[in-house]
Amino acid sequence: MNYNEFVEKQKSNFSHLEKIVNLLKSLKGKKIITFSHDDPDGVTSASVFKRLTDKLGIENKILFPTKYELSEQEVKDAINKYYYPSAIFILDKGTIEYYKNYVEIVKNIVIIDHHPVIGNNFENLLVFNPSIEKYTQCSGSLLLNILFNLFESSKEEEDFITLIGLKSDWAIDPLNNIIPEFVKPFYEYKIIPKFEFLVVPEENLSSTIFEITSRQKSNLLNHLAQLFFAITGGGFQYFYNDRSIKLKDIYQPEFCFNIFMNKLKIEKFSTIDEFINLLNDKEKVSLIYEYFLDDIKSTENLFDQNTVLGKKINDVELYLFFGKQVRLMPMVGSVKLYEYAKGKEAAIIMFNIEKNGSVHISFRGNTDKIHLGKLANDTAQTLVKEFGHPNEITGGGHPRAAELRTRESGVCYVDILKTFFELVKKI
Ligand SMILES: [Mn+2]
Repeated sequence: MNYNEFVEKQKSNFSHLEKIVNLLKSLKGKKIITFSHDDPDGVTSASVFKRLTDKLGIENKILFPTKYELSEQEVKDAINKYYYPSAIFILDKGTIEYYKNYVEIVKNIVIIDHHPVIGNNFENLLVFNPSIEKYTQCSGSLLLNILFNLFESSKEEEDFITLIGLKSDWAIDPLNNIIPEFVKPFYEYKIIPKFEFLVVPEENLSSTIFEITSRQKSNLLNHLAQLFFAITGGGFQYFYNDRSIKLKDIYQPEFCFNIFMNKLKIEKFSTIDEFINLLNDKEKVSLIYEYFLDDIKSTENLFDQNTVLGKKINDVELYLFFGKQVRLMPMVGSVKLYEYAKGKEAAIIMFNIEKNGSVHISFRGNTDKIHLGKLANDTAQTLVKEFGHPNEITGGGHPRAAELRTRESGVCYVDILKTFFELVKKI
């Protein structure tokens, strides 16, 4: 099935898709507001969407709030600040039941998203999410590319941006030949013919946050995705405003969006520096990227100094890392775990005290023997039972990757550690 056939087929697979197309057609000359995720996939999704709405003659104010879930207050604030829109689009920010309450503010609410849904009643919303039926590995950017192609065939620029969204959301791994079914038609018909040079493995390229199991080779796509991660702040708000006066006033997700809304000169390049040289504002971009690479190096050193093998549980080595205001902790931790485990089954639990004193714990493993998502969730639930703050203390994830955050709960470090280690004892 070629990509056009695949795109057409989505209309019958997802009944709301045609309604979204018709809504967009009816919005010519009108105004909308789009809320997109502030991570690389959200920025690439917004970029493809803005290119579409520009073609359709729709005024489209794009915002990148720092919190993943969109709150009612954020919707109201945006309307007060900009204008009353004819529709609101929510991209890559979850498919969450309470979003349906926002139809009382604006009648047309459209969700385009690929995350597992939260809740089951989405009445009055228009939803395009292939994970509604069963989990479908893809990215927001690909869904926007599909929508774009329902109007006209996407060009090199849109496809290039879509590809970066797929990679930076960890949805594809061409280096290890991992392309999920849902992504294959796009990858084979839109990427390989034009951009094969981005995905060929190269041994002389340095490794990025995207090579975990094999650090011997990389490709330009991984470097592009890492660059996007650095410029946007990765959805973790790793911002560089205070490092240089030149970066003082930028909001990185928006800065990244603006760069890639400009006409892109996508010619063949063989290093990431060559690519940066093709960009507008290349001085700021390379400054950010330098700081990012410095951060990676210093966080790698921190891991080597501050990681201990804490315990062996069911043949799984449990490593512990403790740090304070550590940048890029989950990404570097994933790479380091692989290095420390040396082929054995292992997990690493990373504790970080954030700027505001709250605690962030990242869990990464290379085995399903200890379900890290469950451990993170149990820890959060136990803390909530004892200290309250269910909206501030959250934890969960997959068997091999999970996060826990205590945010503004004020729960102290010792109580968090105690709760966590008591649960570990029970495994
Ligand atoms: Mn995403």
